[in-house]
Amino acid sequence: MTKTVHILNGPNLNLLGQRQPEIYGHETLADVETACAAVAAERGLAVKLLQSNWEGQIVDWIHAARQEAAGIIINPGALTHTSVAVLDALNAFEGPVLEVHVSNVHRRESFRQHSYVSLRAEGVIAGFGVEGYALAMRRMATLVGA
Ligand code: CA2
Repeated sequence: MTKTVHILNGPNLNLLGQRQPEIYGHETLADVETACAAVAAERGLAVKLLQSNWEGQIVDWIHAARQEAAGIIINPGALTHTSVAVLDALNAFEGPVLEVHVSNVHRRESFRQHSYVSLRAEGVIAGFGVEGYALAMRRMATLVGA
């Protein structure tokens, strides 16, 4: 059966490509989905990309992934730095988790340099722009044995 990777995006990431291109670039989440679907097709995977501005929705999607997904790629947005709830939900997920940040959080404000999600993630990509998602898809394919 085809394995599915869920790509979850947190608050404000619906604005990708519309604001602050000097930090987040010109590409949109729709472009991210296209790039990740291409990698998924190469590796025989399916992909589902979701975005919400609501913490509880992200938690619910992580719970749903326990039944539906072989792995999770997550850009939690600002929840990265604040949300024990997202970390707890990820800890209840059995498959691999990869964390992606479009910007290089390490050369930004100090509050962006701590990530709760990194306590759970197998790997982290930051500062590769939206290309980071497709790179994470390649790594995820390896991790789920595709
Ligand atoms: O670099 C990333 O991907 C972040 O996860 C993005 C979050 C930020 O809070 C994290 O520290 C790092 C913010 C997402 C905001 O996305 C926007 C995109 C375009 C325009 C405005 C906001």
